[in-house]
Amino acid sequence: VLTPGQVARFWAEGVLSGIRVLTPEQAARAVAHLERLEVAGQERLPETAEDPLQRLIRSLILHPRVVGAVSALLGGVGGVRNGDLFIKEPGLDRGIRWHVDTAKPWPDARGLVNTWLALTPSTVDSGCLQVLPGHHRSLLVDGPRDKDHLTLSTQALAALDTSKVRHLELEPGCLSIHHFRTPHRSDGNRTGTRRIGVVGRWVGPLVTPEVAESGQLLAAGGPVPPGFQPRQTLRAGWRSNREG
Ligand SMILES: O=C(O)CCC(=O)C(=O)O
Repeated sequence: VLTPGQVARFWAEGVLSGIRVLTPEQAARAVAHLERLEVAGQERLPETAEDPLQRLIRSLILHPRVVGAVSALLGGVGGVRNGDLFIKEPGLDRGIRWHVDTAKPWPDARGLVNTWLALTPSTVDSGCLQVLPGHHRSLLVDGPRDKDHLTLSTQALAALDTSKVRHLELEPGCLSIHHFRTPHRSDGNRTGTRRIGVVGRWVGPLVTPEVAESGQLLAAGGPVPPGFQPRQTLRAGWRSNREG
């Protein structure tokens, strides 16, 4: 799925974008399916293996091209720790502040990556993901203390050059991958349509439960690494910019 050049670029920058996973038509069908099943005020993905929404989101995160891309980066896959749906409703200004996805520093955190699959156009106007390339190995000044405090402080941000921000615009059906230690944020949605991103939080084959901060993984076709229990279902949050 990825060329050696793309793999090298990911490890240099902590981010890779524009990987085609679904055709635009398949992405549109996934949105229609999702919107038939979604309920108002949904906060989590249902966790019954056969639930149709669970099956839909699980199949998007475990799409063979997503698994192939993660495997190319990590030298195999351990599994998916959890997922998140990030839905930005039209015309809502609220964004997400600069943060990282783990307090574990490099190199312990090396095998932790996120896949971000766009189901609708993700653009500067709709609040696409923004990243600071090249910082996944950095020891952040005043960095996050633990998994419940991952937002970067003013001091941490002052030590980073946020003018180097990269906007990860994606067409429907395209994927970006960002390392857990790559600082990222996003703005509100100024367009008239929803911005929907499906995020998988992946663990590589050499990661321990202590570093993953979880003892369970959704398997991605192979065995989960030593110390983890395999799960049949995906745990995922349903995050909307309607709530805080
Ligand atoms: O989709 C977004 O706007 C934010 C995603 C994010 O923060 C994440 O994947 O950790």
